Amino acid sequence: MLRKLLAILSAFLCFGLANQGHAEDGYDLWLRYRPLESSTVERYASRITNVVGPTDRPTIGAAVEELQRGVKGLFGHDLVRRETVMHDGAVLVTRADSPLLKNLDLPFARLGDEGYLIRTAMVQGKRTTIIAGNGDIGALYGVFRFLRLLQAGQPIDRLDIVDAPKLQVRVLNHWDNLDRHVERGYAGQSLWDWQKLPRFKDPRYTDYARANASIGINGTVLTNVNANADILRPDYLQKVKALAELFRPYGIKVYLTARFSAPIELGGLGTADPLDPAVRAWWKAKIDEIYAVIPDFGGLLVKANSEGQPGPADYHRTHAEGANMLADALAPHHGILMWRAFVYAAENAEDRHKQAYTEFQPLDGKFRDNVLVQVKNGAIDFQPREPFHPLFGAMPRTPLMMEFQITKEYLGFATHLAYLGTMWEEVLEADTFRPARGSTVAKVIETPVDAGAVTGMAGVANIGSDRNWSGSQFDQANWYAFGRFAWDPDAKAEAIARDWARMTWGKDPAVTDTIVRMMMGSREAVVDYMTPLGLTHQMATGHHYGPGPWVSDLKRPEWNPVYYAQARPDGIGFDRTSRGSDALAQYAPQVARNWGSLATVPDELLLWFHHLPWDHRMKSGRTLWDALVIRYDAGVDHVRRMQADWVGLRGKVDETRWAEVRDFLEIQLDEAIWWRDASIAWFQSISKRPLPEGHKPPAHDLDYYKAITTPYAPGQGK
Ligand code: GCW
Repeated sequence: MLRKLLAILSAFLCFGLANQGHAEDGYDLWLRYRPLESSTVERYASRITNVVGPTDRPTIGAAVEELQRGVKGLFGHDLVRRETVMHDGAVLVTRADSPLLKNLDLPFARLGDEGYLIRTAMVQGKRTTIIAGNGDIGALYGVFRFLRLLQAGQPIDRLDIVDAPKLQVRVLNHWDNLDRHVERGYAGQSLWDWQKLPRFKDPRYTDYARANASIGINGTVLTNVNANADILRPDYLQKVKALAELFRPYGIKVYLTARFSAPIELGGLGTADPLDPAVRAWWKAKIDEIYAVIPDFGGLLVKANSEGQPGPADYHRTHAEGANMLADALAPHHGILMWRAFVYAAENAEDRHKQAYTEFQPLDGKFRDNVLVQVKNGAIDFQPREPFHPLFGAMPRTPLMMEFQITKEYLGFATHLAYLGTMWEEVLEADTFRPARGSTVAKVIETPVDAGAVTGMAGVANIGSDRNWSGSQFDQANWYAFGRFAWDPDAKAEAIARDWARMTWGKDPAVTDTIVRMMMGSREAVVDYMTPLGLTHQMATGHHYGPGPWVSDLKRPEWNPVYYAQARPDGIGFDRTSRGSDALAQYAPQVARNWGSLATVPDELLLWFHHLPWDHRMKSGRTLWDALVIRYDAGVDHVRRMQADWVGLRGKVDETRWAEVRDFLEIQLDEAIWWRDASIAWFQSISKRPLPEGHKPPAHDLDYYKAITTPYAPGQGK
């Protein structure tokens, strides 16, 4: 009895202390390690009493430390580190070549370089949990997986888990400038404090690496694709080196963006022509210099001839010629070159949807082996919904990597709760029909184009200096989900949301069920109140904050929202069938047929591909105009439901984070209504139709919405 009382008291004390030490402000992300309830502690604590692992390996050291941190937080006890397995309850964190694993017949052959296994077994006669990979990094990933099980309170007495990433390059793209402004960043300033580096190494850098390793991210591009050549200066390379050293034990390589004109800006040359011998020599020397400073440097990422960035076309060279020059200089060091396919040209009158395909598809097979062409998920630009990019499946001899945008440039910045997992799942699951049915986008990016060819996924980071890292508690879920999809593009958004919710908010099913429900409908809600039925790019100019469907005065046609909606008295939508721009012809015939026919195109993509009369009959029997209005309202209603759900969680999660989310949901509701009202006011001025019954008119007239300006909205490009 006394023992029980003491146990309860100590659990209580430990809970109190843990909570004191860690204010719940979101800093801990999904690695919170808050105390488990006593029944779970009683059941499992004896299974984890000590940890065994080689002491001379930094990555194993990081794994052991993380396990100690996690066990301390979750179970309340110190996990003793031992030299060898002497007691039951050992966790053995090691590599395939450990003598302790001899004769155990473990499936290391299936793990590749970065996979892991977690297996309950007898080692030296003691009950042990083995966590091991072929390399040290596998052991670290395995520890994070083990901690995920513990956080969820799942049984750990008979474990047999094998897992390995399906993609090799799993990178964040930071659009961070050297002055710490983050392009499209809504979470404060850049994490990278270049001014204080390399001397001051903010402890946050290590927490950043832990968080990334916990979800399998193995690379980070530190700088903006709208690049500044100065990052390649020797003094900056020393700063980059400091970060690379901190990240190395966590399996994270650093990459930089290369400004194509750097030979002119830094090297004093008269040209950056990729076929010019002096230019080639300059890049070779620069890349050799980088590797002399950072021997495991990952490689370079380039945005060329897009939105004003310099590139090979300035010298009448192709993207392949530009990319190959850099790839040749990287190859001796085993570096890779990521070359973006996000291009559209100022003078080009072709439907913007078609331009990247038109330019890149003919270059299939012309890139060096260490080039990955990085393709955004859709052909326009990270919109709330886009059909998959037609390049996926259309360049069978070129490694293509996926580029997702984690930061929510077009989905309400940090304050709108929008879980992007469902969007990414939708894209990855889409069938390209190239070469045949079943070739999903996921399969296209997972399947190496030939033996040894590289595969990958990039995510434009939503991370900044805010305490909560991502600008909102729920935006952390998008960082988390990105890592999980990069590890396994066939993963399911709902399962990921559930894991995240348990780890981040607590494992009470009443809490997680509600949070998962909110998350799963959230992206569709944004689609509905911003750009329903396949509309796109209706955001205000420049900063993309709030509605601007009427904008028509920008220099280039495809910068104007009116270009995308094509709303006229005769109807609305962009005709991309053979009668229109014929962008559909860039897809496999089955896809083109499906989306090209009004009988089979899903409502969600209707106006993306078709221009239709306002009175067009939808499958539901309603007119297109009525259906549009109903969607705007459905989006707003979902936000109200999320608010009601959240109110129900008061007291079940910590008050500070709870209150922040409540306030953000209020902002979201205001802005969802703003979007709905402004859009309806604008389109009604063209459709000249009454609102369907039961749907309220906008609160103000169109001029009111047009007059709203927000010149200081965060995250703008500059
Ligand atoms: O989405 C657009 C953004 C730009 C960005 C560009 C790109 C980095 O509005 O800010 O520039 O895409 O992806 O290159």
